[in-house]
Amino acid sequence: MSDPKRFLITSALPYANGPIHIGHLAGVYVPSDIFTRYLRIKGKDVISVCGSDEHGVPITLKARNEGITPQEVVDKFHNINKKAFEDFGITFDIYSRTSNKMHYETASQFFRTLYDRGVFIEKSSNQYFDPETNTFLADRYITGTCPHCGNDNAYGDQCEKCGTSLNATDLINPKSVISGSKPVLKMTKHWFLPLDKYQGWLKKWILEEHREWKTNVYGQCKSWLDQGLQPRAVSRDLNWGVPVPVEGADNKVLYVWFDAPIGYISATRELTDDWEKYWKDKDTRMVHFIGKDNIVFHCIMFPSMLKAEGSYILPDNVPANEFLNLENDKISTSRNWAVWLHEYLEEFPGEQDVLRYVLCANAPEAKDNDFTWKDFQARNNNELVAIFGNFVNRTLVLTNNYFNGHVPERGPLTQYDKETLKEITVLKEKVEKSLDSYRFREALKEAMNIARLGNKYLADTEPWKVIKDDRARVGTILNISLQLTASLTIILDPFLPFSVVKLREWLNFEPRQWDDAVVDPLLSAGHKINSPELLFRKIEDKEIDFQIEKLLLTKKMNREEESQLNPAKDNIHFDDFTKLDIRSATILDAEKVPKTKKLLKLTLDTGLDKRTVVSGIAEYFNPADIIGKLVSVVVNLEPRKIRGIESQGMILMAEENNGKLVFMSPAESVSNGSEIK
Ligand code: B3M
Ligand code: ZN
Repeated sequence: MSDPKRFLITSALPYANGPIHIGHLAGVYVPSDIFTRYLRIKGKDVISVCGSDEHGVPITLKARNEGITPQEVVDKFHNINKKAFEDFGITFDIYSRTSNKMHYETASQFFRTLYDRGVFIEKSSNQYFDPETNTFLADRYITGTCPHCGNDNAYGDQCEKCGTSLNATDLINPKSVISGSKPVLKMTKHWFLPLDKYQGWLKKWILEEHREWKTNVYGQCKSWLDQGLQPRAVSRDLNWGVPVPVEGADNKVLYVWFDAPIGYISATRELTDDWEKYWKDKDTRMVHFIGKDNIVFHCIMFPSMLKAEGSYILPDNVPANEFLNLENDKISTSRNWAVWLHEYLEEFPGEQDVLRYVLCANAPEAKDNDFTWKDFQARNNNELVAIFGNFVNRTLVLTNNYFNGHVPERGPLTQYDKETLKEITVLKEKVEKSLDSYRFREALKEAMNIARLGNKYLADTEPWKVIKDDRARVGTILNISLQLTASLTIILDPFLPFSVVKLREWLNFEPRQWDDAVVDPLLSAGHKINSPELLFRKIEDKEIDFQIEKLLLTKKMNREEESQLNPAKDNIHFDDFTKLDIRSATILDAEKVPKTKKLLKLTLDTGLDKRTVVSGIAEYFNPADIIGKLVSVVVNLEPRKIRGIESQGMILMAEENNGKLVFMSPAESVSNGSEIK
């Protein structure tokens, strides 16, 4: 493909309801920053935009829980995250936010254009409504009992205990999170983007014209498109967000996934008056850096919005990454299972590049990957210290010792010298090729190969031995080593910007452009360099043990929290209690329900009749052991079909914190059918 005139790089806007961690960096921001720095040093016209995503229900819930306003929540985390990015050298040209005026204007205008053009479908449907607070309830604002696993704290969109995705109307005993009252169904109108209408176009655009997209991205798009797209609501009943700019849409806002990607446009408008050339000129190449959970929004929904609007360009690529785990466990904010950026900097001050390096070298490009502290230590000690740091240090120290800090003259070159110099060009081209196809791990490896090359060159030529009888030859060796070092300040610039700044200072060398990496010589004979310090330090076992212990402590605290007793349920009326008909009964027969792990089919003598009850106790009891057992059973529970068997009642069990089940049996023998009250 021919070279574009300019680049527009976007990075997923992090939600401003929590701090960012290494998973965010590895998945999105380190690759996007490497790519942007690479384009900049190549002298391209490039802008990189990002900002806080400040809308959505979780932010309003967090505000409610903490007794503050949503604006206060986002103000706090916008500033924390903006600073974390700066601290790690993630160089956005702008870090904006979606609660600002420019964004409200841009997003409303965008919606209005589509609305006026008749793009949306208007549809009314029944939604839960809180009669006490007079508000419609977003799915996350409704809790109730999960119909699948009985968890009493399932949300209107998902049960987090068994993982089933739910509709709010599936919940048993739904409750409003805001007032605790029972919600009622009420009609409400929303606007839908008819994604089904864009299906044919999307299929051609992605599946035919973008076969070069990463396999994980292409595959996800294909599976969405094969399933068939449905119209998607782009408005919500909520009072936090961009108001729907239509008459009679009171208390309705744009769906967060409608307004957030428009945030990229607003940020560009805020950055430059010339924003349209980045968004509307075919000669701009737009690239979205995101995590895998955002693929559908960036490859299907946002492009459909842009296409419907008509005057915007589409992304050229969406190099989404998979997820990074931490010590074999999913990173989780609520379980505090993460390495937080500010904490890292407190414990490893000034060592941003080490983390950048490890996260790039181990980036989850094609599959989920694991961050471990041992690997962090090994990569620092064996690669940054032993290869890059060691080479650079030896080169600079020897030049200072033998030549008083002046770049020595180059004498006649051996075949080995020439090949070493030539190899720089080969490696530079490999780095380029990898970066151009978004393979950052591979690119970093090739870049480090220049340092490997230098290390080997010094080990083979042994200037510290040669100095005794051939000072001129040592001059040549160091001249070539300095050439490699200067090239490294250019090739590693996108990856390790902090180290490169130091190195340039020690070399007394100005920033140069990418292609200059192969200019020879970069440092002319006689040029004066400064004395170096250590570029990287060895990370000790005890530092790593400390980090691992910290994580173990988190695990322990999480376990303790999880084993807390469930809180008492709300009071009920005495009448409600007397509705229960509980009797003593004897188990006459018990057998496993085929193809299930948990279920037993029991035959009971209830005194009233003989009946079948299906019970989820198979993990704790052998059928043979419980025949003849006296139990308590709810006999007036509406019969339910479970695995094709009609279950007529429920056996009462006590459940320990660890899940262990114990029969609730009368303490002494009583006749079957005795009432339990
Ligand atoms: N805030 C989702 C996320 O952080 C979302 C990205 C928006 S990009 C327009 O996963
Ligand atoms: Zn469940």
